[in-house]
Amino acid sequence: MTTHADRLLLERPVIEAAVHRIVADQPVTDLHTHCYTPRFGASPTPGGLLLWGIDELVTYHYLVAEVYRVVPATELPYEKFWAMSKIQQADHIWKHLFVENTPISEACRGVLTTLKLLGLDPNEKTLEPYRRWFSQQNPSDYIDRVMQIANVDSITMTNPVFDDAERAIWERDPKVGDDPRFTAVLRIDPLVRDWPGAAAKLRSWGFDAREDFSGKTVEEVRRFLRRWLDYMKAIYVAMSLPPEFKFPDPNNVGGERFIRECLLPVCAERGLPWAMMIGSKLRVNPPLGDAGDMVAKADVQAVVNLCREFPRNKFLVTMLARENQHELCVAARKFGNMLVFGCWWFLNNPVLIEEMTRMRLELLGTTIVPQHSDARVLDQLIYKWDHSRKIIAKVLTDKYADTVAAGFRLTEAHVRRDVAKLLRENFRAFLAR
Ligand code: FIX
Ligand code: ZN
Repeated sequence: MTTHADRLLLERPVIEAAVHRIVADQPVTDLHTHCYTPRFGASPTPGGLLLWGIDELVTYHYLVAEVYRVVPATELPYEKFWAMSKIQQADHIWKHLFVENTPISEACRGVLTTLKLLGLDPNEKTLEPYRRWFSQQNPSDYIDRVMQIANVDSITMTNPVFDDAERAIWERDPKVGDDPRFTAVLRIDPLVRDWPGAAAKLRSWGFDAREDFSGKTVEEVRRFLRRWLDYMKAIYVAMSLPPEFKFPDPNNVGGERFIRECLLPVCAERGLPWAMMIGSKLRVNPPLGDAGDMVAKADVQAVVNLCREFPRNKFLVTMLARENQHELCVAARKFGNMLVFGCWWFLNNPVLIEEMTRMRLELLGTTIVPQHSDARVLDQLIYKWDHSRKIIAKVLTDKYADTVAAGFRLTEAHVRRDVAKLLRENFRAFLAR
């Protein structure tokens, strides 16, 4: 007797319907977000790191950048905008991006999708009706609701230990990350981006790290990493790296020695991946804050050198420049200790998600993690996954149709297996390897 799983998918409309259903039904493990457990404090509580609700959604830094294209700084000086309350900022953005202009950009459409999937009408002329609705939500229950709508089974945090406010919360509450819906990631950009400054910070925290690596620096930096990895129960180590990132790097001897003598030995001993997020050029327009960062082409050879020289280490890799994507896919064909993931930041737009997913499936098969949300506001999980699932399903449909046309007898079971790998299992298996 043929089971549903064994059902052959031969005609394109049948393939398409099955793929879209299976992709929608597959829980996602979201491997990179900036969301937080409720114990970190929730907006609008001052200092709360868990951002959620309409005013956080509408003041997302992507939308701050976009509203400054409509109302330039010559009309609204940056400092005046930042002096506004969150509510005033959101009203300004809603007026100019959602009422007086059509919310057609991906970041604008994301707010509409989120409101719609929450059961709200995205066409309100002011934010007041939404504020009334959100005021009736409880953050922790709301997390469950958002995860259920987005079909996300685990939210991976980003925990920058060099951020004084976040580190203070960890030191005050050792259980702050203990929420089964979340996992932690040790984020340590300054140790490569600014080794001298980071070493000085470590000394101020009681780890004898010398800029010139004299004394017990290597042991002390390894002790720092182990302490925070254990304390956070981190599932990997992450860094955002500049377009100039090189390995080896004679212009950043300290950063190179940190990677070679401290980070990778500790990651290898613990079987933890190092996530390299490469190509972010920070604060090209400083008064825009997080909205002022940019992209530039980076050097894939640095990734190749690391994967080749450290075969016992595991590398999660995403790059920010569209121009780096093909070379990164080819590099991944050479190194099984690399897992390519996500359509990061300025790549998280339908035209590029489709291009990258098609390229990756054609070069790497199902051995990738096609997307992460990078959600900074909890509610964004809803739109980031709704939008990406549809594109991933569209590309998969094409690739399955091509495979069937080549004679493969495709069944639902094949599709379920593949989609589970892409959205959940590849990441989890990479962690466990
Ligand atoms: O470095 C990162 O983790 C980036 O994703 C963020 O800094 C960036 O602001 C972002 O949220 C992009 O989506
Ligand atoms: Zn991020």
